[in-house]
Amino acid sequence: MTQRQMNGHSERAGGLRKVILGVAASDSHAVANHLIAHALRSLGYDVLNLGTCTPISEFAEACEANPDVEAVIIGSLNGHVHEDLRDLPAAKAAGRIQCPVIVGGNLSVGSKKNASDLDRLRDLGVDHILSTADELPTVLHEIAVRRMSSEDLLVAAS
Ligand code: B12
Repeated sequence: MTQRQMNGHSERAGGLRKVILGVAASDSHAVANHLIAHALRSLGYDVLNLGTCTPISEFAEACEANPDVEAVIIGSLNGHVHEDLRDLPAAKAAGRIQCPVIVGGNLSVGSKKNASDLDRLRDLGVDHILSTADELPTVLHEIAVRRMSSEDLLVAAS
């Protein structure tokens, strides 16, 4: 790991590390969203919180307006995440969402969780599926390290 990567927990060249946060389109559960925004800000992240009931089109618009964003973080609790993310494949294919997409919360209807529910999320283009918000800092750190490694490779190749 380079010195730059080791320094890069919540800051990077040019300012704070930015993430886009929101709750899926049909979902009005606000508490976890606010707690996650607060926790990430206290770790030094610039959190653009789009709040509850955010359709994929709004996540895509926010990504286009913030090309330096490192991840889109989507919460869902009401059990309708698959339907709410149905426009994600098109948004990714069109290049409107280029950064990794992280999804967490209560990701299906009912208390029994099925592995196929998670496979369907991956099929929709979700890059990281988390069961608790505590995992976010580690995953964001891994994303940053991967991004910096590929930037270093590009610089070395040019
Ligand atoms: C409060 C609440 C509401 C309030 C929300 C008020 C508000 N503005 O926030 C109201 C009354 C509006 C509501 C409505 C509904 N609710 Co409700 N609600 C709850 C309740 C009691 C608490 C949710 C909460 O805030 N928890 C506090 C947060 C901090 O904890 P958490 O939700 O467990 O989140 C943790 C993890 O899931 C994770 N996490 C959460 N989000 C994210 C996001 C990311 C990115 C990551 C990484 C992790 C993560 O981290 C958190 C901390 O560990 C839960 C039951 C429960 N006890 O959990 C039901 C619950 C979530 N609701 C449920 C349902 C079904 C509904 C309704 C559909 C009910 C209805 N028939 O109308 C509607 C849906 C409304 C909508 N359009 O989304 C179900 C969902 C069931 C499912 N998925 O199978 C639950 C689980 C109740 C149940 N046991 O049936 N609800």
